[in-house]
Amino acid sequence: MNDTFLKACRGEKTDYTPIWMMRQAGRYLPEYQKVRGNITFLELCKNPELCVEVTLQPIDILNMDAAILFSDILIPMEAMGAPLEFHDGQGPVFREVVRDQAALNRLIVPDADESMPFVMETIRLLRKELKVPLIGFAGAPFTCATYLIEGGSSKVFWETKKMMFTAPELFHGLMDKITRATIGYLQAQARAGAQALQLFDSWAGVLAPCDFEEFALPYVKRIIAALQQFDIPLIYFANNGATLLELSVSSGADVIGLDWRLNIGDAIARVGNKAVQGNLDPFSLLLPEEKLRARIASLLDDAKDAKGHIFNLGHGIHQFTPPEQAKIAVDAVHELSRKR
Ligand code: 1CP
Repeated sequence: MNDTFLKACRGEKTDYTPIWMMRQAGRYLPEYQKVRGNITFLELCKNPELCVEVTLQPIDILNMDAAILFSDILIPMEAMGAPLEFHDGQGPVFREVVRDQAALNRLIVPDADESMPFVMETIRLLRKELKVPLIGFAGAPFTCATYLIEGGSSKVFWETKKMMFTAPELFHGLMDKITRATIGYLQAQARAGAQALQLFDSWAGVLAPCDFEEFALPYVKRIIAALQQFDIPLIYFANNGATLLELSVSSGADVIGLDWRLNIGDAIARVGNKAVQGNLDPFSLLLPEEKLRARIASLLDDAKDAKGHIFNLGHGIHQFTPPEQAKIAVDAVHELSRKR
């Protein structure tokens, strides 16, 4: 059993710096494309055997030090009663947007084991196969709320901010319901065998710090508090979160995810006595080998004072990244961090 990732999360000494990559199971891998070939994305998410297969791919092919459950942050939104569609090239679509009290009332707080048995079954199956730790995950409430309110992906988040500023009670009501659903969902993942849990706050960076503090952070804190009983590492990743870093630390998470816009050394000084995860620009995987290795060496060097460092990208791996380039990065992290 390779538990380097868990040790780094806990701030314990490791022989080398562990690495995994956000979105490591996905479209950049031809092996994933092959599995995905004949079925829809949602069919894949609901098929435990196939979820196990694609979760294992980046471990076997790229030698990652942690696995992340194959699923999507929007699966529990569907379990809450919001019909979810995925259209190729367009991303997720919720036709029934949540913009008023009646729509909010229609959402339920589901029993996670009953409504998403395929997720818990995937976790149980994975734990039998894996020789590296398994990370479970959910979207953070603000990020999930944007999809329900906008009806899909967004660039400006007009409807979300309109609700925050003109109907704050409705907004808080939605955040509260998503939070309760997320707590039940992550607790079920931990009971099924997830060994660490990550909250993805992909859109937190569109908020001013004062709004993040008022409208998003309290719900992240509630989730983290409700997971303490499991005694497994909790990772909070606020994408584009440079201005939110101290607030993110106050969430109570054990590990702080860093996007690539931050210098990791500066971030570590601000984070203090906690492990960090990150933060290579996903596009820098396109660099020629020697330059990529040099960049990784300097990132490892900048992170030398961290209480624990889990190497990762600063956001998800891009779908057109050549897998050979990702392998160069994994090998470089393993090799260069051992020498130190
Ligand atoms: O066509 C396909 O095969 C679907 C592509 C795909 C994949 C592989 C989507 C659609 N989701 C996923 C898997 C996924 N999503 C994982 C597990 C795989 C892994 O990490 O190895 C995880 C953790 C997610 C999380 C996720 N989904 C996030 C948070 C992380 C991030 O990248 O910021 C978000 C925002 C989503 C929503 C989502 N899912 C898929 C799309 C196209 C989108 C929209 C993204 C957007 O709005 O820009």
